[in-house]
Amino acid sequence: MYENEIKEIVSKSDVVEIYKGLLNLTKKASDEKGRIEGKKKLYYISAEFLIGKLLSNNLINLGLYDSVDKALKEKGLSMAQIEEVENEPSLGNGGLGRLAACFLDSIATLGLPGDGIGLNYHLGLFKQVFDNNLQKETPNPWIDDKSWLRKTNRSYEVRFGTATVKSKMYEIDVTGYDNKTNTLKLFDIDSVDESIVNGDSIWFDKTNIKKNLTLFLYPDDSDDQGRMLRIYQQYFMVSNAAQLIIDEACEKGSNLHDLYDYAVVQINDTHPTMVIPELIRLLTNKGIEMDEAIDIVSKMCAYTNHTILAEALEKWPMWYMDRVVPCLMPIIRMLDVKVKEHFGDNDSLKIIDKYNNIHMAYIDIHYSYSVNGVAALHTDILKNSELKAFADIYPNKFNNKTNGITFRRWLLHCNHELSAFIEEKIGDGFKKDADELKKLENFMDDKEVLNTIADIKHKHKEIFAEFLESRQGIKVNTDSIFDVQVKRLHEYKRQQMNALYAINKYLDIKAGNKPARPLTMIFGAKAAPAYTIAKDIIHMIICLSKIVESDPEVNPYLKIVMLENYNVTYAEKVIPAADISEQISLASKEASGTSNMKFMLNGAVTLGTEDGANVEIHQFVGDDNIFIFGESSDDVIEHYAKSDYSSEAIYDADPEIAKLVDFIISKEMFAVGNKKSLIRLYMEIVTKDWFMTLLDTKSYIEEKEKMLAAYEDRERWEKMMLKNIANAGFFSSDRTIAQYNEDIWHL
Ligand code: 26V
Repeated sequence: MYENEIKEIVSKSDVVEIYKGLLNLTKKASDEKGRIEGKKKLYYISAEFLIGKLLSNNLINLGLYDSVDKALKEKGLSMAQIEEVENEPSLGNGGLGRLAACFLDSIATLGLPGDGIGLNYHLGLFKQVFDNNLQKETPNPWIDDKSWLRKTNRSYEVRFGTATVKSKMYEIDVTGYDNKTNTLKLFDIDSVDESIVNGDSIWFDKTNIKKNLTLFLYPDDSDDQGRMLRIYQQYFMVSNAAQLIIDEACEKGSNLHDLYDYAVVQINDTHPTMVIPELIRLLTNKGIEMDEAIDIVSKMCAYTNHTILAEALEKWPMWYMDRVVPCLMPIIRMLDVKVKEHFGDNDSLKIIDKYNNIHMAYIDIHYSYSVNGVAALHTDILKNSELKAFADIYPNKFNNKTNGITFRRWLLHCNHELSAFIEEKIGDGFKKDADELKKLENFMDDKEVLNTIADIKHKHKEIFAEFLESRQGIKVNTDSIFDVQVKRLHEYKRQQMNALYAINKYLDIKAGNKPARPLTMIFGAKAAPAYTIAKDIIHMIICLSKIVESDPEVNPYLKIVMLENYNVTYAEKVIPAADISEQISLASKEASGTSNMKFMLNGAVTLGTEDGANVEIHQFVGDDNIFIFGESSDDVIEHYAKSDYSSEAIYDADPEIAKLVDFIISKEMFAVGNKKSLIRLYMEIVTKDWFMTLLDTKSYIEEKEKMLAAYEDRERWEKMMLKNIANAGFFSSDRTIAQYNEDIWHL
């Protein structure tokens, strides 16, 4: 298929023209596949879709990758060179946004009618640059004539308290693997003006809604205006979604009383919560009685919770909502009154609390028919502690859907070599049925297979090393152990604990203990612009990297790398190259994690706490193929309940720990770093340490040392790699989506 067109495109003289040719060909090929149709359709509404670059992935899904790759090679070009031309849209923060993108891929691959609905942020999240060893945020423009966006004629009016805007809908094709297509619909307004941003900062006039509405994802929410802008964005997203849902259902013959036969809405975290009152409002405007409207909407909405962190559960002051979305307030008040009528004056169930804050998650839980967590442990914690009051009154609403990742991007695309080798050994069935990977266990004693897997890992270390050098000018030793922690920066994820390990290793080498093999510690993380301590942690890691780098006694054995602007593209390079997957969150705090699954699939071994989906990974690979340490989630929850954790007590009692923490404010660190930031971080760890870093530091260091020793038993390590790959099947998002459909969507 398309052989001649591919030849003609590839014959063009410059890579930008070749990229554009392939972009247009891909769009045409996906048009020709046709849309996935069905009476009932899923609307996956999400503030984030971290889709990554799309060319290779779409070519794979359309079955065109091999022909294009071959034609390029004949011309002396590589797919990697063409991919460089594509901008990566940064329409997400991390796991939640990437999950939404994996889900869209699986929904289309399973042939289910389901579109994503979100916003077309012109400047994305932000681009991270390192300036003076500190994170600086700059805009990340991605929309140009090479983007995948298609303009449509759809447009809706959205009324805020202060202004009315008219939307424009854009679409990006979502091609299923060997299947038809769905779309990602991104709403925008024409009047957005990128020139209101100050230089290369992320500062702009937050009050000018017509100019700033879809400029950035999650603009700084450290003040009222920033927070209100988030409400503007959220309402803009869901009002468009609700109008679209009603229009599409009516086009298919709905009389609105049966809307739930035509549409199901998955609410991805609380950001799209206002879709519930907005749908109710629109239905009543069309003449449906209030009680019936509530009933219809409750039968079509389902909510996914992605965190138990209290500070991340949105609650908005009523006065914000009165100002931004006055038309929704009567409905929200009524939803609140109905809850009180049913359940009495129970504080833990109220939508509007006594301080006049509106709890978005509580609207979702009362007025959706399904509430799910994203890993078994997370769902248990929701049911048994965090949302217990709700689980008691709605026991049947709560369910678990352990997250997954799309194997098209996280194996076929990012690790062609491994994917081809697996196909050689067990056939290509695993591409559609990931459980078939289990067949790899038949090769557990096959030396050739084990060696090949190790060779592929080494090849990816080289590919990554080259990429890193071209991006950041940093050289790494590809014969060292690659120890990788890549995820958003948050204290609960405990990058600071990994940094304490680095300090420990540095001091150890200085004391004359040379490791058996060099270690490369790789970090990648963005910190929210207003999250000071998170930025301090990034600063500390960069300072450590500088100290180690300039010390000839240490640098043959240890290297610390902080990836700049870690994103999907970087992930695709570093994950296949990793030996150690760092999943070290404080037990009970990481809802699931999804990089843990990507690393496993690419043959890295997990070093982790019993948290999120690590628990399930542990069950699949068994005790011998994972390195687990740290306090259990039950004990951690108890520490919080009793308020009996004191980092200061640990610091005072344990000189070895104190030595590591003290290094943060050592003269070596002050010589390269910012004194104020380092002291602030030191004080935070010694006197607060809300996420209990010091509690697990010792067992973490011990377990990591065991792991490094295990690496030297090459055969044992290669078996662990194979065991991990062979057991990754469960973590395919095809499985997750099949379960969502079976239990929730019924498409
Ligand atoms: C949001 C915020 C916002 C403001 C301040 C601090 C803070 C901390 C955490 C969050 C997380 C929001 C929800 C989220 O992204 N959850 C992630 O969802 C992933 C997909 O389900 C899951 O794998 C991660 O474990 C979970 O953290």
